[in-house]
Amino acid sequence: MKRICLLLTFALGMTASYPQSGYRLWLDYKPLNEPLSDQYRTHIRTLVFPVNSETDRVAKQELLLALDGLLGYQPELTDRIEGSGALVIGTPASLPLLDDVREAQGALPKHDEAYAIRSIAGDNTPMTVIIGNTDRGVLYGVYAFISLLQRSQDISMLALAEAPKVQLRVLNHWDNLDRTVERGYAGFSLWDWHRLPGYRDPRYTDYARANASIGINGTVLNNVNANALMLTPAYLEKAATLADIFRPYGIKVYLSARFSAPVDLGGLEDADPLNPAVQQWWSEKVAEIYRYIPDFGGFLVKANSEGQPGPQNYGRNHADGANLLAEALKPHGGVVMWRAFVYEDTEPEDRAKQAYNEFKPLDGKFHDNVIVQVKNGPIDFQPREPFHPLFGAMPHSQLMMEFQLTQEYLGFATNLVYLGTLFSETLRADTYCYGANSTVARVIDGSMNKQPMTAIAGVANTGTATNWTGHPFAQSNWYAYGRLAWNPDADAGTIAEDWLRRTFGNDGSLIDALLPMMMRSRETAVNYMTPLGLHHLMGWDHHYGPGPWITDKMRADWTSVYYHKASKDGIGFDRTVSGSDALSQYVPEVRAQFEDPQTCPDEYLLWFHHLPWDFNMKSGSTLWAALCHHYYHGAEEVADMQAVWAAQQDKVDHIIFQEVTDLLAIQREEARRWRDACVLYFQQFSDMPIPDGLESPEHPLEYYEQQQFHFVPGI
Ligand code: GCW
Repeated sequence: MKRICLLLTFALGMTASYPQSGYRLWLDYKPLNEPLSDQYRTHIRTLVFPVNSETDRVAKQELLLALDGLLGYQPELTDRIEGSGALVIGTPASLPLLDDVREAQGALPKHDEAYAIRSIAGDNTPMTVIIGNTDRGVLYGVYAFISLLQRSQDISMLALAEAPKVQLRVLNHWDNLDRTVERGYAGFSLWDWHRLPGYRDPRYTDYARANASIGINGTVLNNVNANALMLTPAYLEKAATLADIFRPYGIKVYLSARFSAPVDLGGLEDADPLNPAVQQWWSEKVAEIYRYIPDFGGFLVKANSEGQPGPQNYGRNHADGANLLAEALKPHGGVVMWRAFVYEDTEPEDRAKQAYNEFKPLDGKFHDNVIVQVKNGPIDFQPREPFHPLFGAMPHSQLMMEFQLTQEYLGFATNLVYLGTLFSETLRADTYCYGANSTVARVIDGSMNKQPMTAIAGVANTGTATNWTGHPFAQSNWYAYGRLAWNPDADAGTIAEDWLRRTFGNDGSLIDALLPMMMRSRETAVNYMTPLGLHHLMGWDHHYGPGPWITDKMRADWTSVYYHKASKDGIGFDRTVSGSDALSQYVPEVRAQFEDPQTCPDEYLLWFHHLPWDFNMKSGSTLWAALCHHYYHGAEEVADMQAVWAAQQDKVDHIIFQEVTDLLAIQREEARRWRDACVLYFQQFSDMPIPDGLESPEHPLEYYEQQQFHFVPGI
């Protein structure tokens, strides 16, 4: 049988020894059941898909691959639109302007990346038109159509029209030039710098396919803790090769720029943004980059944060620094993503306040091709944080979101934690900056402040692991990020279900079992790691496992005791007016939700309040008892997850079944360790017994405090 998948690069790498080990992600086109595929075939008798660009070519190739895999079938390729049973794909310019095509075109949103999919009533089986304003819109339309087939949706009456709500939807790779990945738990960097530009690993194409299939249109190749070498010709040539491979998939390449590059590479005496020689250096460097990568996206910059150089080294501020690079990029159409993850080297009264304190006064000072990249919460990607107070607070600047897909603080690649719910919780949070319904999503999609440029970033969780992300379920976090980047208002549950169907097939009982497990999984992790608003309790430096005892490090705000403040009199960080007053960085409506411990939601209680151990919770129990119950409940929930998964044995591929089974067993151990270590540690201060009915911790506190873990990944 002439299977077109043989033509496709990615098939080669996947037919080896682990055929089902997750390499194909959600693009594994396994055969659909017979009656359905028969029905689909009648809708796709012929295919009209003119190819005028590389993007058209890869879109058509993907569609044929999917049809071959899902339906075991290839449509007749033709130039003539024959009505019933025809699948017609293209742009208004590439397709003949028949009435049917016009009808579909009428539904198309006015957006470069938009697509519409319309069933046009025919005799018995209608014609289907997939139309985009550009070839990139067509590509997204094709992936959307494939997704419908994979999920066994009815394709006879389609009337879809989609445009992304956010323009720049990028992954941030914290990948170093030696191929280690900062906070990466899925092997080494995908970028084989040593063999680039000569060797074009087929995996680069599959990476691009996966991203395009979920609407990601940009990638920052290197770590924000940047090595200036990235900007030298040898590495630019390598980056250009990646850009060439990604381009047909609508993906632009960006680079992290080291602020001191004019000194490191150019031999200048300083990197002062107001020094004309520095300005000149950047302008020439940027022009050089565009010679390698004509559609280069721009720079991502971490400056004056955790020891990275920046404008403050020269008495300048973040706007001076960002605008320096923005001016160099402007003539070429490039942008600067300038991170707001900053904090001073001196001991702060409250680190949660620092980004706001430094950036709020700069509102309105950034050039129009600068966008300030803000982490979802004010500390650092914790299992739960309130939304960052900068969202909504800088109406005269452009702001973007930074999420973390790699699970630095959520169990690395051993814990099953679906992050769609975490992302969505932040996006749906109401900043009240312009009254009710001023959600973070509306700041990010630009509708709140009418900001012309919109963007969102996710710190990538990919690596050389066969299944890309280490944990098979961590693929869902990549997937969910892409979907929420396209539409920040999308529903995390719908996304999880789509991912499950595309990954594991359409067995209803499997979905019914796994969907609630995924949806609950983040709360489970919060329970056994940092319940009730606790945060930053992880192990020193590598961030693996519990470390509530971490104290006496070079910076107070790198310790755990700084955040939980547990003592005989209670626990929690007082961020009300009687404490650090971080709450004053939010508008009164938000403040009102949190400032009274009696009404503050339990999820944020100890984030905002320092409370006595016998504080009376809404449930009627003491704070101490509630804390214990959360920890124990979290650990028990992992046992429930094990049971749910065990029941799927006959429904999932055996290699993945075993892998997830083993990982859940590790997760259960880790959850117990978190529980026992934290409960015992805090008990020293509460002096209260572990509530009746809860088993005793396995070991004494010293055992956990003395445990050492060597060569933990990600550092
Ligand atoms: O979460 C912290 C990480 C650092 C990271 C930093 C950042 C890239 O522990 O490894 O550095 O955030 O976001 O800059």
